[in-house]
Amino acid sequence: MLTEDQLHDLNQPLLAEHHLQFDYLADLLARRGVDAHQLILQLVEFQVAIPSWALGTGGTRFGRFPAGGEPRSLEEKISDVGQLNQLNGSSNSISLHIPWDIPQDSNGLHQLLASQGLSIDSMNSNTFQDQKEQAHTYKFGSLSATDRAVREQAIQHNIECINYGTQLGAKVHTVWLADGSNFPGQSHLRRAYLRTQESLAAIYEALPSDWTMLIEYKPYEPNFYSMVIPDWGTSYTLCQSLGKQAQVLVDLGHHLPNTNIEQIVGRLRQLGRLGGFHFNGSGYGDDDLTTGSAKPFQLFLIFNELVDANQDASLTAASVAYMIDASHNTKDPLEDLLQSVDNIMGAYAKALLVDRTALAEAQDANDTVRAEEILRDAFLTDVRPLVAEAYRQAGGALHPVRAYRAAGVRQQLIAQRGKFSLSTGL
Ligand code: AFD
Ligand code: MN
Ligand code: MN
Repeated sequence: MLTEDQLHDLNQPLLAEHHLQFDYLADLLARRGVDAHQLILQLVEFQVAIPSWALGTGGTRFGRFPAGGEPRSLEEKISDVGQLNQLNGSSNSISLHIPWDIPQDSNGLHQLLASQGLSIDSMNSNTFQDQKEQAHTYKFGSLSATDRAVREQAIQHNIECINYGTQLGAKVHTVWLADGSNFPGQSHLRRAYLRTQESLAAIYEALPSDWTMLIEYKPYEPNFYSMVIPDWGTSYTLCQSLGKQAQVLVDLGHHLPNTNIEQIVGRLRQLGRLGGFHFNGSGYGDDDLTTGSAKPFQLFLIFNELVDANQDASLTAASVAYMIDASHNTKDPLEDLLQSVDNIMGAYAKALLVDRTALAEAQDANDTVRAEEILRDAFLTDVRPLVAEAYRQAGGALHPVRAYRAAGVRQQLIAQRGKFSLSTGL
């Protein structure tokens, strides 16, 4: 962690220009009837969880190029998230993956989390890999497996995740299933669904009444012919059969190219089943790149749907768990996470700028050009001074990535943990 003085010194040289830019934008927005200060309050409130498995360098199946200083324990992962949150005030929780993050000392972890102003976001099960001491293999599936003993083992693992989460104060359990088949005929498609539904029901039974269970979908990989939960429709029907505490999780990379993700988001909000979000950037599939890097307009359109739904009094309020689910092959993971949060905050700020009354009028009048212009107007506004001001008001850095570099955080982590320390994850 940086000291207060260090943060102050890092912000100082940027302040004059920041005020100039902020005041100009606030004036411009005031002319349009938008209160910049009100908007900043919403940005300060917005939080994106960081997954424990995104703090180390990610790899492809071809190789991995570690940045050095990766966290070696759950405690060090929490400390990395604390560092990010100190810089941007926008990442006050961490998601855990079991068995990578089995807590050894719950009391100590509680204290550590509290000292950093953090909490646990979600628990995540892992039935996509076999562990050393495991009795049955997941080679042919877990919750959908034909073998009852395999399903039972996978159910127990999920319940174990919930129990660890209860110790640490988590309230969300996320299930992402790698189950599926690679060849036609390999698996009976309907029966695989039914077995999954039955297994999920057993996990749901063990879910405390104030928890949410998120069901994530993915169209392909690691199975290529069929995935048991390939799309939002399948997740949705499973949630419907489980009960109110089950919600769909949308991971941006889990769609085939050109899928209209914002429409899926709108549908799920309307149906009262949007429970979680995994942000990342995708060119072809589950690329797990920096969110908003290559497709900022798409990220904006997604936030446009979220904000629109939040402002719609006819819809029930939703508590959506926002998380980054990315893998960093070539960037410093912490820098990548700061960039991701920055892109997310920018997209959210822009969505808050959309003139919804004018947009509804244009839509009702079928004025295609005017409607698109309204969205473009918000999207093309440079909202960086608003986001920077939100960071500043949250006690962070005006420019988190620059501050991270200037303070030499990575060099310090390498000095403490070594050049070859490796974090758990994929
Ligand atoms: C997967 C999914 C899921 C899972 C993670 C594992 O996106 O969220 O928990 O990667 O590291 O692709
Ligand atoms: Mn995900
Ligand atoms: Mn993924």
